[in-house]
Amino acid sequence: MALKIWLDGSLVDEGEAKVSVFDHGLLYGDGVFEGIRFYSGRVFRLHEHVERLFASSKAIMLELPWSREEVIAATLETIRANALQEGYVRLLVTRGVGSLGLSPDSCERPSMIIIAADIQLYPQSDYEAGLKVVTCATRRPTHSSLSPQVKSLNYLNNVMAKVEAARGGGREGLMLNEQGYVAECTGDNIFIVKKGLVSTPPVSDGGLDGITRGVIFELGSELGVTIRERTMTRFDIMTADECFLTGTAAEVIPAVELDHRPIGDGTPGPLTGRFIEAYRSLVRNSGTPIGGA
Ligand code: PXG
Repeated sequence: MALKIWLDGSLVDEGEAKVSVFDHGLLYGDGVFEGIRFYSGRVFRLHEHVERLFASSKAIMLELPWSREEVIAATLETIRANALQEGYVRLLVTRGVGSLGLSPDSCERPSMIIIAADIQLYPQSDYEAGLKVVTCATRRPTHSSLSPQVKSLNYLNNVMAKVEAARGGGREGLMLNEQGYVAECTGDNIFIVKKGLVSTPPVSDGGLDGITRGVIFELGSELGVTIRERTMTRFDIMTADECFLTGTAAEVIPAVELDHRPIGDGTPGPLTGRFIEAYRSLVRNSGTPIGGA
């Protein structure tokens, strides 16, 4: 069945959901996005995602002609229109239609697109066996460039890194910052476990301030596990007891190898398993109801 796409205030069939070739989102990657999950009829961390969308927009001086409440209502409406209970919702805001030339001044009005669909990023077997991770040549951009906190429509750094990881035999790619310290993976944040202590790089090392990452801190308190932010190198990951990645799409997934060195004994670790279980339970038991009849 054709999906219903929310496009600038109307729900249209996916075949009719089109943007102009003069949209600056297409011409220059000028825009921002969010990826959100919903489970059992409830949207997980919807308000946090919408807040991050507004933060990304603010950073690129893109003023949304919709309020937070309107964006939330449109997101829920799109999910309902597709009669989905479980899935992924992608919000995109583009600078809108303008003339050729970098300046956004020619763009009169931003466009918003909301797509709700099914998703499975990794097969179940990857959650059981764990992912092999390969370090990418492409680095995470620095804060002196466009902030790596902006979820912009130009994800080419991450796309290239993902390709490099796949070519190198990895299911996910590790991205370092300009100094060679670990930032994150191409679409996930990274955590390690060593001697019972959980750590993750501080966001200032270049990783996205992931919403799932934040949830791990909350779950850590509930599980009585200490989590520290610590600058780390590839060596720290290779010599860790356990490693796991977090992201809206991937959820919590074990990583068992870095650059062809097994992490721990090369199988998903017990603490990782506890976080996976706690995360799955939380997503099924919280969130904003999709609503409707
Ligand atoms: N790092 C980067 C670079 C991301 O883009 C995450 C980490 C995880 O953040 P959250 O807030 O989701 O815990 C992301 C998230 C997609 C897609 O296709 C988007 C992301 C990841 C994977 C796929 O929409 N973004």
